[in-house]
Amino acid sequence: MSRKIIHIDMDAFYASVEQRDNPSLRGKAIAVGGGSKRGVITTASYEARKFGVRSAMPGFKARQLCPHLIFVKTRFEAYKEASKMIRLVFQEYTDLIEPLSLDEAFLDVSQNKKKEPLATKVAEQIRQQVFETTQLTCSAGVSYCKFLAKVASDMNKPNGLTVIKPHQAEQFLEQLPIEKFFGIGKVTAKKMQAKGIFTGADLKALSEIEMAQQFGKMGRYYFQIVRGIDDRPVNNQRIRKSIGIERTLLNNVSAIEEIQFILKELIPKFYERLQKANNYGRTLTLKIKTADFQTITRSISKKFFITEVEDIEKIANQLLLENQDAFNELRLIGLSASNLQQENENQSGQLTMDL
Ligand code: TTP
Ligand code: MG
Repeated sequence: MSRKIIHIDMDAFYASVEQRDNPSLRGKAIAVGGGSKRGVITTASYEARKFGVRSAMPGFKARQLCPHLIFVKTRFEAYKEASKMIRLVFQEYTDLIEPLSLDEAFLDVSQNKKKEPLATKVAEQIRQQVFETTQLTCSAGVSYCKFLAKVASDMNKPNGLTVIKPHQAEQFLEQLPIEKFFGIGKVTAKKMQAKGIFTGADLKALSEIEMAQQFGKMGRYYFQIVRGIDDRPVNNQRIRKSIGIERTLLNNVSAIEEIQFILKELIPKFYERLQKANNYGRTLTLKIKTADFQTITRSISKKFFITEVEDIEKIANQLLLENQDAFNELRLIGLSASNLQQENENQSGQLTMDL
Protein backbone atom coordinates (compact mmCIF):
# COMPACT_ATOMS: atom_id res chain seq x y z
CA MET A 1 0.00 0.00 0.00
CA SER A 2 1.32 3.38 -1.00
CA ARG A 3 1.60 5.91 1.82
CA LYS A 4 0.52 9.55 1.79
CA ILE A 5 3.13 11.81 3.29
CA ILE A 6 2.99 15.57 3.64
CA HIS A 7 5.89 17.80 4.51
CA ILE A 8 4.97 21.25 5.77
CA ASP A 9 7.48 24.07 6.04
CA MET A 10 6.67 27.59 7.16
CA ASP A 11 7.70 30.42 4.84
CA ALA A 12 10.53 32.68 6.07
CA PHE A 13 9.38 31.57 9.48
CA TYR A 14 11.03 33.92 12.01
CA ALA A 15 10.79 36.86 9.62
CA SER A 16 7.12 36.21 8.94
CA VAL A 17 6.36 36.11 12.65
CA GLU A 18 8.14 39.45 13.05
CA GLN A 19 6.24 41.00 10.15
CA ARG A 20 2.98 39.65 11.49
CA ASP A 21 3.57 41.11 14.95
CA ASN A 22 4.94 44.44 13.75
CA PRO A 23 2.94 45.77 10.79
CA SER A 24 5.56 48.44 10.04
CA LEU A 25 7.87 45.60 8.93
CA ARG A 26 5.43 44.16 6.41
CA GLY A 27 6.51 44.28 2.80
CA LYS A 28 10.00 45.25 3.88
CA ALA A 29 13.39 43.61 3.57
CA ILE A 30 14.13 42.35 7.07
CA ALA A 31 16.67 40.02 8.65
CA VAL A 32 16.17 38.32 11.99
CA GLY A 33 19.27 38.28 14.17
CA GLY A 34 22.72 39.12 12.89
CA GLY A 35 22.65 42.67 14.16
CA SER A 36 25.67 42.19 16.41
CA LYS A 37 29.23 42.58 15.24
CA ARG A 38 30.00 38.99 14.35
CA GLY A 39 26.49 37.57 14.32
CA VAL A 40 24.87 35.71 11.46
CA ILE A 41 21.27 36.18 10.47
CA THR A 42 18.81 33.39 11.16
CA THR A 43 16.57 34.15 8.21
CA ALA A 44 15.39 36.93 5.93
CA SER A 45 12.04 38.00 4.57
CA TYR A 46 11.38 37.18 0.92
CA GLU A 47 11.71 40.90 0.20
CA ALA A 48 15.31 40.69 1.45
CA ARG A 49 16.03 37.45 -0.37
CA LYS A 50 15.64 39.27 -3.68
CA PHE A 51 18.92 40.94 -2.79
CA GLY A 52 20.60 37.65 -2.05
CA VAL A 53 20.26 37.82 1.73
CA ARG A 54 20.20 34.30 3.18
CA SER A 55 20.12 32.33 6.44
CA ALA A 56 23.48 31.97 8.19
CA MET A 57 24.94 34.97 6.36
CA PRO A 58 27.00 37.38 8.46
CA GLY A 59 25.06 40.54 9.20
CA PHE A 60 27.63 42.83 7.63
CA LYS A 61 27.48 40.93 4.36
CA ALA A 62 23.69 41.05 4.31
CA ARG A 63 23.88 44.81 4.79
CA GLN A 64 26.26 45.11 1.86
CA LEU A 65 23.85 43.23 -0.39
CA CYS A 66 20.82 45.10 0.84
CA PRO A 67 21.66 48.50 2.36
CA HIS A 68 18.09 49.22 3.48
CA LEU A 69 17.83 45.88 5.29
CA ILE A 70 16.12 46.15 8.67
CA PHE A 71 17.63 44.00 11.43
CA VAL A 72 15.19 42.62 13.97
CA LYS A 73 16.08 40.82 17.21
CA THR A 74 15.10 37.18 17.57
CA ARG A 75 12.14 36.37 19.79
CA PHE A 76 12.22 32.63 20.27
CA GLU A 77 9.20 32.58 22.55
CA ALA A 78 7.07 33.95 19.72
CA TYR A 79 8.39 31.35 17.27
CA LYS A 80 7.78 28.59 19.78
CA GLU A 81 4.26 29.78 20.30
CA ALA A 82 3.56 29.79 16.55
CA SER A 83 5.16 26.37 16.31
CA LYS A 84 2.84 25.04 18.99
CA MET A 85 -0.16 26.37 17.13
CA ILE A 86 0.77 24.72 13.85
CA ARG A 87 1.31 21.41 15.64
CA LEU A 88 -2.17 21.68 17.07
CA VAL A 89 -3.47 22.08 13.53
CA PHE A 90 -1.51 19.02 12.39
CA GLN A 91 -2.96 17.02 15.27
CA GLU A 92 -6.44 17.60 13.94
CA TYR A 93 -5.44 15.55 10.92
CA THR A 94 -3.09 12.88 12.22
CA ASP A 95 -1.07 11.73 15.21
CA LEU A 96 1.78 10.61 12.99
CA ILE A 97 3.73 13.85 13.11
CA GLU A 98 7.49 14.12 12.96
CA PRO A 99 8.71 17.65 13.62
CA LEU A 100 12.12 18.42 12.15
CA SER A 101 12.36 21.85 13.67
CA LEU A 102 10.04 24.55 14.95
CA ASP A 103 8.80 25.31 11.47
CA GLU A 104 8.62 22.00 9.65
CA ALA A 105 7.19 18.55 10.06
CA PHE A 106 6.35 15.36 8.25
CA LEU A 107 2.81 14.08 8.51
CA ASP A 108 1.61 10.65 7.53
CA VAL A 109 -1.98 11.16 6.42
CA SER A 110 -2.53 7.76 4.80
CA GLN A 111 -5.19 7.28 7.44
CA ASN A 112 -6.26 10.70 8.62
CA LYS A 113 -8.75 11.86 11.19
CA LYS A 114 -10.82 13.72 8.60
CA LYS A 115 -11.14 10.56 6.49
CA GLU A 116 -10.05 12.55 3.48
CA PRO A 117 -8.71 10.17 0.84
CA LEU A 118 -6.80 12.78 -1.16
CA ALA A 119 -3.57 13.86 0.51
CA THR A 120 -3.47 16.97 -1.67
CA LYS A 121 -6.78 18.06 -0.21
CA VAL A 122 -5.52 17.39 3.30
CA ALA A 123 -2.46 19.51 2.57
CA GLU A 124 -4.59 22.36 1.24
CA GLN A 125 -6.82 22.22 4.29
CA ILE A 126 -3.85 22.25 6.62
CA ARG A 127 -2.29 25.21 4.81
CA GLN A 128 -5.56 27.08 5.04
CA GLN A 129 -6.02 26.30 8.70
CA VAL A 130 -2.42 27.18 9.55
CA PHE A 131 -3.01 30.55 7.95
CA GLU A 132 -6.29 31.10 9.76
CA THR A 133 -4.84 30.30 13.16
CA THR A 134 -1.42 31.97 12.84
CA GLN A 135 -1.71 34.47 9.95
CA LEU A 136 1.40 32.80 8.60
CA THR A 137 1.85 31.01 5.31
CA CYS A 138 3.51 27.69 4.76
CA SER A 139 4.42 25.48 1.84
CA ALA A 140 3.56 21.83 1.48
CA GLY A 141 5.00 18.87 -0.35
CA VAL A 142 2.90 15.79 -0.94
CA SER A 143 4.21 12.42 -2.02
CA TYR A 144 4.43 8.76 -1.10
CA CYS A 145 7.62 9.04 0.97
CA LYS A 146 9.41 11.47 3.25
CA PHE A 147 12.25 12.23 0.92
CA LEU A 148 10.05 13.34 -1.95
CA ALA A 149 7.60 15.20 0.27
CA LYS A 150 10.48 17.15 1.76
CA VAL A 151 11.97 18.07 -1.59
CA ALA A 152 8.53 18.93 -2.94
CA SER A 153 7.68 21.40 -0.18
CA ASP A 154 10.60 23.52 -1.32
CA MET A 155 9.58 23.64 -4.98
CA ASN A 156 6.90 26.32 -4.83
CA LYS A 157 7.89 28.47 -1.93
CA PRO A 158 6.46 30.68 -0.54
CA ASN A 159 2.83 29.74 -0.01
CA GLY A 160 2.92 26.85 -2.44
CA LEU A 161 1.91 23.25 -2.78
CA THR A 162 3.72 20.61 -4.81
CA VAL A 163 2.61 17.06 -5.41
CA ILE A 164 4.90 14.33 -6.68
CA LYS A 165 2.97 11.26 -7.69
CA PRO A 166 4.60 7.83 -7.77
CA HIS A 167 4.72 7.69 -11.57
CA GLN A 168 6.38 11.11 -11.70
CA ALA A 169 9.09 10.30 -9.18
CA GLU A 170 11.65 8.76 -11.50
CA GLN A 171 11.67 11.60 -14.00
CA PHE A 172 11.53 14.19 -11.27
CA LEU A 173 14.55 12.73 -9.49
CA GLU A 174 16.60 12.42 -12.65
CA GLN A 175 16.41 16.12 -13.39
CA LEU A 176 16.85 17.19 -9.76
CA PRO A 177 20.14 18.98 -9.04
CA ILE A 178 22.01 17.00 -6.39
CA GLU A 179 22.23 19.98 -4.05
CA LYS A 180 18.45 19.79 -3.77
CA PHE A 181 18.55 16.22 -2.51
CA PHE A 182 17.49 16.09 1.12
CA GLY A 183 20.35 14.41 2.98
CA ILE A 184 23.08 15.53 0.61
CA GLY A 185 24.83 18.35 2.43
CA LYS A 186 26.86 21.16 0.94
CA VAL A 187 30.16 19.39 1.37
CA THR A 188 28.99 16.16 -0.24
CA ALA A 189 27.32 18.11 -3.04
CA LYS A 190 30.63 19.80 -3.83
CA LYS A 191 32.38 16.46 -3.75
CA MET A 192 29.85 15.01 -6.15
CA GLN A 193 30.05 17.95 -8.51
CA ALA A 194 33.81 17.61 -8.60
CA LYS A 195 33.24 14.06 -9.84
CA GLY A 196 30.87 15.29 -12.54
CA ILE A 197 27.70 14.35 -10.68
CA PHE A 198 25.24 17.23 -11.06
CA THR A 199 21.80 15.69 -11.25
CA GLY A 200 19.90 12.67 -10.05
CA ALA A 201 20.51 11.05 -13.42
CA ASP A 202 24.29 11.38 -12.93
CA LEU A 203 24.03 9.94 -9.45
CA LYS A 204 21.88 7.08 -10.63
CA ALA A 205 24.60 6.01 -13.03
CA LEU A 206 26.70 4.77 -10.08
CA SER A 207 26.31 1.21 -8.87
CA GLU A 208 25.49 0.53 -5.25
CA ILE A 209 29.07 -0.59 -4.62
CA GLU A 210 30.50 2.53 -6.23
CA MET A 211 28.24 4.67 -4.09
CA ALA A 212 29.38 2.90 -0.93
CA GLN A 213 33.02 3.22 -1.96
CA GLN A 214 32.74 6.92 -2.70
CA PHE A 215 30.28 8.09 -0.07
CA GLY A 216 30.61 5.58 2.73
CA LYS A 217 27.65 4.82 4.93
CA MET A 218 25.46 7.32 3.14
CA GLY A 219 26.10 5.64 -0.20
CA ARG A 220 23.35 3.14 0.28
CA TYR A 221 20.91 5.87 1.24
CA TYR A 222 21.77 7.83 -1.91
CA PHE A 223 21.40 4.71 -3.99
CA GLN A 224 17.87 4.26 -2.74
CA ILE A 225 16.56 7.81 -2.72
CA VAL A 226 17.73 8.51 -6.23
CA ARG A 227 15.47 5.64 -7.23
CA GLY A 228 12.59 7.02 -5.23
CA ILE A 229 12.88 4.30 -2.60
CA ASP A 230 12.38 5.57 0.92
CA ASP A 231 10.47 3.44 3.39
CA ARG A 232 11.37 5.42 6.49
CA PRO A 233 8.28 5.82 8.60
CA VAL A 234 7.10 9.15 9.91
CA ASN A 235 8.56 8.85 13.36
CA ASN A 236 6.70 10.66 16.05
CA GLN A 237 9.12 9.41 18.70
CA ARG A 238 11.93 11.60 17.51
CA ILE A 239 13.56 13.56 20.18
CA ARG A 240 16.72 15.43 20.75
CA LYS A 241 17.76 16.40 24.22
CA SER A 242 21.21 17.67 23.43
CA ILE A 243 23.47 18.50 20.54
CA GLY A 244 27.16 18.03 20.98
CA ILE A 245 30.54 17.21 19.70
CA GLU A 246 33.51 15.45 21.24
CA ARG A 247 37.03 14.75 20.25
CA THR A 248 39.29 12.00 21.46
CA LEU A 249 42.84 13.23 21.41
CA LEU A 250 45.69 11.36 19.84
CA ASN A 251 47.87 12.05 22.84
CA ASN A 252 46.89 12.96 26.35
CA VAL A 253 47.12 16.68 26.83
CA SER A 254 47.76 18.58 30.01
CA ALA A 255 48.90 22.12 29.26
CA ILE A 256 45.97 24.45 29.71
CA GLU A 257 46.97 26.53 26.67
CA GLU A 258 46.89 23.46 24.54
CA ILE A 259 43.49 22.44 25.85
CA GLN A 260 42.19 25.92 25.22
CA PHE A 261 43.47 25.68 21.68
CA ILE A 262 41.74 22.36 21.06
CA LEU A 263 38.54 23.67 22.54
CA LYS A 264 38.71 26.73 20.34
CA GLU A 265 39.11 24.54 17.30
CA LEU A 266 36.13 22.45 18.29
CA ILE A 267 33.74 25.37 18.58
CA PRO A 268 33.15 26.24 14.89
CA LYS A 269 32.18 22.64 14.19
CA PHE A 270 29.96 22.55 17.26
CA TYR A 271 28.34 25.82 16.24
CA GLU A 272 27.75 24.50 12.75
CA ARG A 273 25.86 21.57 14.23
CA LEU A 274 23.63 23.86 16.22
CA GLN A 275 22.96 25.97 13.17
CA LYS A 276 22.25 22.96 11.06
CA ALA A 277 19.83 21.58 13.62
CA ASN A 278 18.48 25.08 13.94
CA ASN A 279 18.34 24.44 17.65
CA TYR A 280 20.17 26.13 20.47
CA GLY A 281 20.40 25.44 24.18
CA ARG A 282 20.28 27.43 27.37
CA THR A 283 22.88 25.11 28.88
CA LEU A 284 26.38 24.51 27.71
CA THR A 285 28.27 21.48 29.04
CA LEU A 286 31.95 20.80 28.89
CA LYS A 287 32.87 17.16 29.04
CA ILE A 288 36.30 15.91 29.78
CA LYS A 289 37.68 12.43 30.03
CA THR A 290 40.85 12.26 32.05
CA ALA A 291 43.83 10.08 31.30
CA ASP A 292 42.60 7.67 33.97
CA PHE A 293 39.20 7.43 32.24
CA GLN A 294 37.18 9.54 34.59
CA THR A 295 34.46 11.56 32.97
CA ILE A 296 33.93 15.06 34.25
CA THR A 297 31.11 17.25 33.09
CA ARG A 298 30.55 20.86 34.05
CA SER A 299 27.70 23.04 32.90
CA ILE A 300 26.62 26.62 32.79
CA SER A 301 23.02 27.58 32.19
CA LYS A 302 21.78 30.93 31.00
CA LYS A 303 18.37 32.51 31.05
CA PHE A 304 18.59 32.92 27.27
CA PHE A 305 19.28 30.51 24.46
CA ILE A 306 22.97 30.63 23.66
CA THR A 307 22.81 31.38 19.97
CA GLU A 308 25.91 33.49 19.44
CA VAL A 309 29.24 31.84 18.78
CA GLU A 310 31.01 34.51 20.86
CA ASP A 311 28.96 33.50 23.88
CA ILE A 312 29.77 29.86 23.32
CA GLU A 313 33.48 30.67 23.18
CA LYS A 314 33.26 32.70 26.35
CA ILE A 315 31.29 30.12 28.32
CA ALA A 316 33.35 27.19 27.12
CA ASN A 317 36.51 28.92 28.14
CA GLN A 318 35.05 29.84 31.50
CA LEU A 319 34.05 26.21 32.08
CA LEU A 320 37.53 25.08 31.29
CA LEU A 321 39.37 27.64 33.40
CA GLU A 322 37.10 27.27 36.40
CA ASN A 323 37.52 23.52 36.43
CA GLN A 324 41.10 23.03 35.44
CA ASP A 325 41.95 21.74 38.90
CA ALA A 326 39.63 18.79 38.37
CA PHE A 327 41.93 17.09 35.89
CA ASN A 328 45.61 16.74 35.14
CA GLU A 329 45.72 15.07 31.82
CA LEU A 330 42.89 14.59 29.45
CA ARG A 331 42.17 12.28 26.58
CA LEU A 332 38.80 13.52 25.39
CA ILE A 333 37.10 16.86 25.27
CA GLY A 334 33.54 17.64 24.28
CA LEU A 335 30.92 20.34 24.25
CA SER A 336 27.18 20.03 24.18
CA ALA A 337 24.12 22.21 24.31
CA SER A 338 21.02 21.17 26.21
CA ASN A 339 17.76 22.67 27.42
CA LEU A 340 17.17 23.11 23.75
CA GLN A 341 14.66 25.34 22.09
CA GLN A 342 13.07 22.30 20.57
CA GLU A 343 12.63 19.19 22.58
CA ASN A 344 9.53 17.20 23.23
CA GLU A 345 9.67 16.47 26.90
CA ASN A 346 6.99 13.82 26.95
CA GLN A 347 8.86 11.52 24.63
CA SER A 348 11.94 9.45 25.07
CA GLY A 349 14.33 7.56 22.91
CA GLN A 350 17.24 8.10 20.62
CA LEU A 351 17.36 10.60 17.85
CA THR A 352 17.01 8.89 14.53
CA MET A 353 19.42 9.71 11.79
CA ASP A 354 18.86 13.22 10.57
CA LEU A 355 17.94 12.56 6.96
P1 TTP B 1 13.92 27.38 7.19
O1 TTP B 1 12.63 26.67 7.03
O2 TTP B 1 15.14 26.77 6.60
O3 TTP B 1 13.82 28.83 6.55
P2 TTP B 1 12.62 29.86 6.57
O4 TTP B 1 11.39 29.28 7.17
O5 TTP B 1 13.09 31.13 7.20
O6 TTP B 1 12.41 30.16 5.04
P3 TTP B 1 11.78 29.21 3.92
O7 TTP B 1 11.41 27.93 4.57
O8 TTP B 1 10.59 29.97 3.39
O9 TTP B 1 12.85 29.07 2.90
O10 TTP B 1 14.22 27.62 8.71
C1 TTP B 1 13.19 27.93 9.64
C2 TTP B 1 13.67 28.92 10.65
O11 TTP B 1 14.83 28.44 11.31
C3 TTP B 1 14.10 30.25 10.06
O12 TTP B 1 13.00 31.13 9.93
C4 TTP B 1 15.12 30.73 11.02
C5 TTP B 1 15.74 29.48 11.58
N1 TTP B 1 17.06 29.20 10.97
C6 TTP B 1 18.20 29.58 11.67
O13 TTP B 1 18.14 30.10 12.78
N2 TTP B 1 19.43 29.34 11.09
C7 TTP B 1 19.57 28.77 9.86
O14 TTP B 1 20.69 28.60 9.36
C8 TTP B 1 18.38 28.38 9.16
C9 TTP B 1 18.47 27.73 7.81
C10 TTP B 1 17.17 28.62 9.76
MG1 MG C 1 10.73 27.39 6.59
